Amino acid sequence: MSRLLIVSNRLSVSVAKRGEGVVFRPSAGGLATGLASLSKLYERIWIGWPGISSEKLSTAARDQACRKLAERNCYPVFFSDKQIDDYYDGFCNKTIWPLFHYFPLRTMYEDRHWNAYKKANEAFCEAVLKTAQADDLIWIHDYQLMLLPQLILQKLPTAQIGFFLHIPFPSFELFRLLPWRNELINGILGADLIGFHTYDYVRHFLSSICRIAGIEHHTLGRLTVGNRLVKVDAFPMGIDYQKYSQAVQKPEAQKELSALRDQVGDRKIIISIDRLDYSKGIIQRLEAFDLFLSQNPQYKGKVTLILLAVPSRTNVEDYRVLRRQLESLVGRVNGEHGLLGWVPVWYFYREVPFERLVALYNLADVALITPLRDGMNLISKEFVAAKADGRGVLILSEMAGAASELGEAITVNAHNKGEIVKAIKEALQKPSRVSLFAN
Ligand code: ADQ
Repeated sequence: MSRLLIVSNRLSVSVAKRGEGVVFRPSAGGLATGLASLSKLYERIWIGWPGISSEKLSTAARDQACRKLAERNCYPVFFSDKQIDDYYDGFCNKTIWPLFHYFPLRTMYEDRHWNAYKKANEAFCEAVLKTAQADDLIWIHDYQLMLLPQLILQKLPTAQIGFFLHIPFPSFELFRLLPWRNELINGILGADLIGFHTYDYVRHFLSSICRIAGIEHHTLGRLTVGNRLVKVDAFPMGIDYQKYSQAVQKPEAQKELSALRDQVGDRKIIISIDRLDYSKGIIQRLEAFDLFLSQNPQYKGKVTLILLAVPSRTNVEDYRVLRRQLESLVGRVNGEHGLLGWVPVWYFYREVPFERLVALYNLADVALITPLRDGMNLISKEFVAAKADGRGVLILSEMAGAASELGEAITVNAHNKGEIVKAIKEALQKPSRVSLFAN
């Protein structure tokens, strides 16, 4: 069986400290979910950060973690607190993430963050060199590792390297703001196959290559880079459809669903589920729900918004501020519109187990998914797949990559509150047993 070496910032499992030892749990987020649905055609080896600083583990705990991870074909790259601060919380999440999601005013340009990013990519390269065998396919993931394809190519010129970006690739007008744009483009071009979720991102990338590196693509995203042929294309990421579509039949999910049904009675349910991230438009969405209740008081007592936010990047100040803003807004909306026996917004700040997630998807009449920008958005796909009875309406932001695939959803501009209000009303007025999509 061929080996597939997956290299991503996070391993598929995260390590946490318990007493003197360590425990493992699945990593949260879209990349982990997406890759979990990969076909089993390849033996998978995973290289990534295990989610804990090397300083938090004693030598014995670290050895134990490495041993147990190796049993799962996972090989960790450890970083100190300072490296995580500058590389992950710094360059990745204060520079690339905001810029690539069209938030230039949140973007920081710090040399020390960039230097840490380069060092971290070199550390990943060393780990790959230790693990890789001839004929391995090396598949590098996401914005944390954009220098890695070129680093590996220099050491292993015959390696077969793929690179996939899980977030949007922005228009050149945004990308050109980066002082390190040449190095990043050159880094990605070390791969033989470069993938994005949508054709728009492919277009933006090709335009940046042309303007920065002067390389024009031949037909169909084929480029000649030095003496190599590089292919760039769109590969929209999917989910494990069977896993979601069959999940609600399982007894644990049924139990969750009937407990939830008992609590909501005959109220209509709207769900909003995301990592807590400013790119997901959660504040704007809640403001739209607030406006909906003000303009449609007949729905008071009849509809509940279940707002589930999974903690994310809690070391970054912008994310802590967002949490405070969101919790204060939830309080205001509930205080202003709530009635005895009816709370308009049920807010949860936590990760939930798979069975509850599936029960929530099944319970909901409407999924309100309105990111300001999103590479793809797997939650919209999970909602569609998990609906055992084909009942429900998806309201989806046109700024999510998924909008170019889920054409039957009600699409909205996530900044246009009036349009979201209209979409909520339309979705709630649909007869309760219709096909999944709007039409
Ligand atoms: P994310 O930004 O993490 O992914 P998304 O694609 O929606 O966004 O995936 C989130 C995942 O986390 C889903 O699988 C969902 O089930 C899970 N999840 C969310 N809230 C949860 C909760 N409270 N409890 C448990 N699980 C929860 C990044 C990009 C996306 C891109 C993916 C994959 O930002 O645009 O779709 O990678 O490429």
